[in-house]
Amino acid sequence: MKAEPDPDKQIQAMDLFYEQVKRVHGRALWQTQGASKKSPTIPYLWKYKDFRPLLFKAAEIVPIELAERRVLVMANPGILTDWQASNTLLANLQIIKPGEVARSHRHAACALRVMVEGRGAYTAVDGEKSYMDPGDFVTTPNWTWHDHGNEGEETVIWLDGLDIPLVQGLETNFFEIYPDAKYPLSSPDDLSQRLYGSGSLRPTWIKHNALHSPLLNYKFAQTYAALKTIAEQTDGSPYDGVCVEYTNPLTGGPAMATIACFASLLCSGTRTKAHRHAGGTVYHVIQGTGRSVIGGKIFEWEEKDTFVVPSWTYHEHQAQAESVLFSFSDSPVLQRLGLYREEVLEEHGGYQKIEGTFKPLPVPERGVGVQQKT
Ligand code: 1HN
Repeated sequence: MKAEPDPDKQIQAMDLFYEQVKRVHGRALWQTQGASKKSPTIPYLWKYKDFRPLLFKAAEIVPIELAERRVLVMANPGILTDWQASNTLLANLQIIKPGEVARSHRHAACALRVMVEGRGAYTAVDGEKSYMDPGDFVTTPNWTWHDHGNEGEETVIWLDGLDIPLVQGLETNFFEIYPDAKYPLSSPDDLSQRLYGSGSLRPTWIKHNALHSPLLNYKFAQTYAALKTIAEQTDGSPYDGVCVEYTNPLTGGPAMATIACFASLLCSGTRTKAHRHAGGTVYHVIQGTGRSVIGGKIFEWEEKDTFVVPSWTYHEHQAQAESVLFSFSDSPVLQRLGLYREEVLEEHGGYQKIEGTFKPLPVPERGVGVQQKT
């Protein structure tokens, strides 16, 4: 007759077995918690009023030549060892004083700017210069030479978005510095705006086969006018309000190969329903005040604040005053790879159950992740 197995002995044998597997740098799959891994990034909100004085302080004490880009990164406290807003995206604020130039370089990551305050600064991308006004959305597609300068009288601040963590994860984060501070200009200022700015009329004689939009600067005045015209006719999406994507006018696809960008108008009093989708999304409040419920918590925001919704996290928005939210995400990557999905919340009439209110997290004793990297 066979003896009953001794459970203690069985556990011991398995532990010994796992050790043996580890010694050949292997792991037993059934020991892992399953294939789906939750993002370590957490929903978070960065207040502009906290960052603004620090940016001005940086402008006072850090020469642009030393910093190259005078940038403060919004570091998600869920990831203490790195400097990123979401799993794939970086969100920063950059300050540039009158007369300064942030020298030319290029990288494999895509970048975008949304102007926050001040006028008179430009970005030059592959030889085309564009002056930027508050609310403008400016593309810097991957591997394009770009320098910034401030030729005006005011200090200028903008939001940068980059897909550095994505490109780093793929181990393709190439970077090059141009030998001169400025890349030579090769076209009239804002040529792309004049050629493609209408959105629906395509110059037939120009071949542009790149994966990114040929348009460098999407002027806020034009975007806002379009949003208001649409809002006169419809409430838009129940989840995103009157939300438009900044597209490549030649293809209708995303503005850049790896980053999709959106502007959403939420009329005063609008309350959207909750949904969630694959792909972390960074939101920046171009104008307005309101609140979003993200992962069951209330996040109160005002003009110029930035917040992040991690991948597959329910979110809904409510505008106290008419608001325009800019947002960007890695959805083009997910869509091309067949990884994109979304889901609406069916319970509680489509609104999340409130489980708390966002409070800034205390900084850990031994400093935040940003310090660990230096
Ligand atoms: C970068 O190149 C810029 O060109 C801004 O303005 C922020 C953050 C990380 C890496 C490169 C820019 C950046 C960056």
